[in-house]
Amino acid sequence: MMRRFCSVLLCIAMILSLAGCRKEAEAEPTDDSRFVIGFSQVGSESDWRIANTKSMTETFSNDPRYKFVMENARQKQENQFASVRRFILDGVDLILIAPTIEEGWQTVLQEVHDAGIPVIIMDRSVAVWDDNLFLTNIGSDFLGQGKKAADWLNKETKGDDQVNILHLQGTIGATAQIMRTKALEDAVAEHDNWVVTEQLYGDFTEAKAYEVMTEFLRTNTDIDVLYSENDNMTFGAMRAFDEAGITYGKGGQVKIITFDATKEALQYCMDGKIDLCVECNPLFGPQIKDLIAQYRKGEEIPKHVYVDEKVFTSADLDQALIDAREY
Ligand code: GYE
Repeated sequence: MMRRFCSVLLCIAMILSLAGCRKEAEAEPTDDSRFVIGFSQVGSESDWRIANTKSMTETFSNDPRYKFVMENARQKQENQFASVRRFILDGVDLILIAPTIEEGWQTVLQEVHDAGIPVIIMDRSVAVWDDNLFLTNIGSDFLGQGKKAADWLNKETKGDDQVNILHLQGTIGATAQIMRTKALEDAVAEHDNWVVTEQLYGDFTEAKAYEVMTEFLRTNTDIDVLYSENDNMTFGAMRAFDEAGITYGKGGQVKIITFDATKEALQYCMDGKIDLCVECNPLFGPQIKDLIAQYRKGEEIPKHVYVDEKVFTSADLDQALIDAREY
């Protein structure tokens, strides 16, 4: 009798607790109504990238209409393929990709296409023969950035004898590297007195750039210009120059050209340590959100969207501008 009474009590308790659970579940917003975005980010190699990740997460994670799932590929394309395939299995509503390098995307993008999931390519580009595999490609005009740098150098070195340029390259095969390199090489071909004395591989990171620069400077110090494809590599190079006793910036031996124009680089530029900062804007989360909204309304969206950018020398800078800089 007592056993029976206990099991009745247990049953009542279970029913009550189940009811409680259901009530809680009902109180939570259901995931079904949210638009799910899977985002494969390149990595966290630079200050630019950190700012870009922040812009993306702030834009989408604070908006209850979206569920934003980001995976960091740690600069490896195969990690990106794995993420994208996971997103397909999870049945996300849209996939965002910041591709590490341009080549190699055809197969996996075809898989996404076959699954009926729209794709937006951001920051860098993909080299695929079928443009229908993505809705749009939003990012910088990297060739334009390189041309602005070359134009500046052209003015700075007018009438000089030989100009020895040391070229620090980012991740080989990434659009930012391909186009910034192309702009330099095109300009060198137009100048009899410009010589690229060496191309060093810095993978867009400060640590790698410091390592290769330190090694290089042991035997080569005849450098007039450093053309560095991002700010973090520039910081590594500056450290190597300091240790080798080579001066740079205003009144120094080496003119420094750098890409991104992050807050730290702008500060160096204002202080006369960097000669030219070419802007590369990472804050395009809100613009991507607008594009997605347009797409969801069935509106036509442009195949390529470029973000606005400029260049800075110390003459263009003051402390208030730098302090207000978001990245
Ligand atoms: O310049 C660099 C980053 O693709 C624009 O990648 C991006 C580049 C940026 O790591 O700092």
